[in-house]
Amino acid sequence: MGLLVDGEWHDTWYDTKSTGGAFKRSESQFRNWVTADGRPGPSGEGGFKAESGRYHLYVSHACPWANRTLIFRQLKGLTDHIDVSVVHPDMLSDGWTFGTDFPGATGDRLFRSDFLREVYLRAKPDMTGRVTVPVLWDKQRDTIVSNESAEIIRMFNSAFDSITGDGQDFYPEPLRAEIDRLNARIYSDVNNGVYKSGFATTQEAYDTAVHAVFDALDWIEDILSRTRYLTGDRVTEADWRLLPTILRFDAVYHLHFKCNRNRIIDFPNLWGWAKELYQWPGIRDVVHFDHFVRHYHYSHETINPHRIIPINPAIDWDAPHGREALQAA
Ligand SMILES: N[C@@H](CCC(=O)N[C@@H](CS)C(=O)NCC(=O)O)C(=O)O
Repeated sequence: MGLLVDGEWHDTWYDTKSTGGAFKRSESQFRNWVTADGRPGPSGEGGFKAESGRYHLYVSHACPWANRTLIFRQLKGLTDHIDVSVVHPDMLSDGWTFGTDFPGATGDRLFRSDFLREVYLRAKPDMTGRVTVPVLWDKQRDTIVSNESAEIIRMFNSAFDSITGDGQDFYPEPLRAEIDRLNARIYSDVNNGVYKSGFATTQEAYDTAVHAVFDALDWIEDILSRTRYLTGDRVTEADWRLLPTILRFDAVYHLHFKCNRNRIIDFPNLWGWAKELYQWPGIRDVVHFDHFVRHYHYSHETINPHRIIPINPAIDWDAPHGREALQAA
């Protein structure tokens, strides 16, 4: 675990001293957009036109942020158009590496690098910042388009539609305000909330974070007791952004991040919703429980210094979800 400072690697853990024990996630640095015609997106510069085979996605199967991008790649029929490299689940003193001695870790298919930081340095030799997944790489301009998952999924949602012929829209205009409202709380209290709970280094920071996680899960359970998906009868980006955290919850966050007031399987509606989305065509192919159980317990030495991997309960993600009953007639 570490970061780049002026292009040099420094092996340091997150600094929580300056924030009273609270974990603060840093902003992503590469914020360009792939668009259908290469025009600039909402941030960054233009020149990244959607083309088959031009872009490459670097992911970890452990990482919930990277998982979102893989989910959208599946949903939007992009698997033949954007290829993928998968890092090794262990993130130790060198950060993410391309070791291949774990099932599903592919190595760097583009450059045969040993470490993900080499990919960042190729794009920006004097880079200062964290070396995170996901990364969307442009083979043509030999640079990083984006390392912000929330924006990569928006690109995947529409930029390649004329190439794939897939017009599904998970961020439809009439629902955008509602999706943004859901995303804001789900990001802060759930997606990032579990990290704030797990990485807290004071009781107070932990208490604040963990209660926010479960208050938000209670709120989501209530929504899902009334509608099939978060915004109603139609699955949207808000659902897909919530799912990666829920997939990891009982297997990892409950124990490792001390999010243990309840398990997901204790919330009947949320659990039914989670099974339905896991069983959605293409999704289970990008859910690798072995990568996340290994990554978190093995990599976070400050939380689990002996790197012992727990056995975990067996959970049947393929059991019937029973959510059809919630669909409006
Ligand atoms: N805002 C980024 C966050 C990505 C992120 O934090 N990824 C984690 C893995 S789950 C990572 O690579 N961490 C390495 C580090 O912080 O050094 C996104 O959503 O794309």
